[in-house]
Amino acid sequence: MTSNNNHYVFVYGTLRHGQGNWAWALKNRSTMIGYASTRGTMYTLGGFPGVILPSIADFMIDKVVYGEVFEVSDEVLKTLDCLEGEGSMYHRRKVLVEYQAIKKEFRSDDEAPTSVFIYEYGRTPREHNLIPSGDWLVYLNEQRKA
Ligand code: PCA
Repeated sequence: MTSNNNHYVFVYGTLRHGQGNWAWALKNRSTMIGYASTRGTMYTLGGFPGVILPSIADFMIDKVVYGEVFEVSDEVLKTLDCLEGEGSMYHRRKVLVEYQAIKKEFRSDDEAPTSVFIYEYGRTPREHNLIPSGDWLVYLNEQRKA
């Protein structure tokens, strides 16, 4: 493994465990910490999703999005920034996550980082593209059945 694995990223779409971008960008190049959620709203943009984080004005809206937290090196973080079009298509921000399940190596909630990066979608999605479950894998599964 690479040495300075000191960044934590919450992924919710094509970077999720088992998905296309995970396979080349994260698999064997990162450590999965666990399954987590954060406050936000998820939209489909076609073959991938975008999350919009709550603004101060939506403090009462209780929407949640699901994904996984990975520990990555400087090098992998740079790859992810490139992939996500950091600064235009997506903006890398810090969010607080809550864990649903933590891998054995990170036994307690205290050890698992709760302030982590996320790629927030940088444009305005269409309301009819909302993913009510907030879970890209649930959404893909529903599409398969439809
Ligand atoms: N890739 C990033 C953002 C959306 C996407 O498809 C992710 O999985 O978090």
